[in-house]
Amino acid sequence: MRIAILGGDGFVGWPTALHLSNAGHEVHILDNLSRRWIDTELGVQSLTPMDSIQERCRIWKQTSGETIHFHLLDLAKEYERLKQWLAETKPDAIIHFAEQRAAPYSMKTDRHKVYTVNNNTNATHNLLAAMVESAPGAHLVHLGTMGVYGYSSVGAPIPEGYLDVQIDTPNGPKEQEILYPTRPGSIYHMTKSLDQILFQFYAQNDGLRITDLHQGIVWGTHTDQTRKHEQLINRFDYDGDYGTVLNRFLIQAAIGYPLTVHGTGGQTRAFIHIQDSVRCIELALGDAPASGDRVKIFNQMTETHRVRDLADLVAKLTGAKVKNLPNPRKEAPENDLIVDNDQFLALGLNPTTLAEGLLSEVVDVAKKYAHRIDRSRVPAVSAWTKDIAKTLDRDP
Ligand code: USQ
Repeated sequence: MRIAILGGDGFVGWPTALHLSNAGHEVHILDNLSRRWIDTELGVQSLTPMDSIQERCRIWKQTSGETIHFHLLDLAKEYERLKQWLAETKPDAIIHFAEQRAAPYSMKTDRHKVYTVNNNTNATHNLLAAMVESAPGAHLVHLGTMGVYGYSSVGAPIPEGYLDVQIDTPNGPKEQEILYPTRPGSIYHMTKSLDQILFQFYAQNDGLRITDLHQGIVWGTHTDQTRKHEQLINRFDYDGDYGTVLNRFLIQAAIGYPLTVHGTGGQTRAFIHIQDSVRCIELALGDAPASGDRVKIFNQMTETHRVRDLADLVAKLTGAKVKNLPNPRKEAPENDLIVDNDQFLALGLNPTTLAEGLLSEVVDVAKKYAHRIDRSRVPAVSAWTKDIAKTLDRDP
């Protein structure tokens, strides 16, 4: 297949580009490199040293013999160029990662809220409108998030996208299938909820073929391809805005920093290893809906864990100390979470679980690059409300 990967320079985008190129597909990355600019804005850098995207592609060609094409394009701002590129290149599939993906960054200030909504919503809508004009037959695979649901399973598993409800009408009860209700907990998660409505409309109105992957929190850093050469290494975020919880605990353990548990750590979340993430995207590509079908929604996660249990596990493995901190987020202090993920299992996904061996592999990566860590950037300082901001202890 000829595959366009929008946001192919990012944390999940880059290993996906490598994985699909390795599988023999013609891969085109479209990216505005905004993630690298945000590093500059925040004054942080990936734990792992990252080469330019052009250099990464050169090393991949040298290592594998395969070409990954790179196109500098801003999806949210360059509609006409996008439309033209799609018309000229005619991809069979389009994978859409091109959104600002950090909840804390999206809550940092009003400016960050506005940027995240403008960027994410325009990127998705520009893509859909351009697809109708220039690539109506392509299969769109979007990286969404489990967070659209608000992390509470009320005792029943969260289904894969849809819920049958019974509505009382004057003519008696009637069955209706609805999108599972969203309850986003950040501006970032809110944009992914908005995306769902855009997808529903374009599938129904224009017959676009769309798959939405509701992904959990990714952990790990290596995939089979990123291991092939030091310069193919994936990015690894540890700072308070972009670092995700388990990866943060692992680098904290590696540098002797107390594990930063927000509140009681009773938050239960869905997780997936980066290797499974790229595999799921490949599986979804091979299972496209037909034109006229509803949007196909997968829950892209393999296990659920409570934050404090993860901290205890990492502490046991490494001897790190755990510190409970005031929570910068407005979120339920404790929740249960049960999630259906039958569709990927049925397609042959064999989940990588949180084995100690894998955790220690990440600790090894963290130790190797520990000299690149700026300890002052570890605390999470983006508060969800002005009142919460006043409660934060910035120096654990
Ligand atoms: N947390 C801590 N300590 C930390 C960092 C986080 O206790 O040092 C807690 C947070 O308060 C939260 C949980 O860990 O309760 C998860 O936080 P996170 O930063 O790992 O994940 P989140 O903000 O939800 O976002 C990440 C990705 C996002 C993706 C999402 C999947 O950044 O792109 O969509 O995971 S999900 O969470 O399932 O919505």
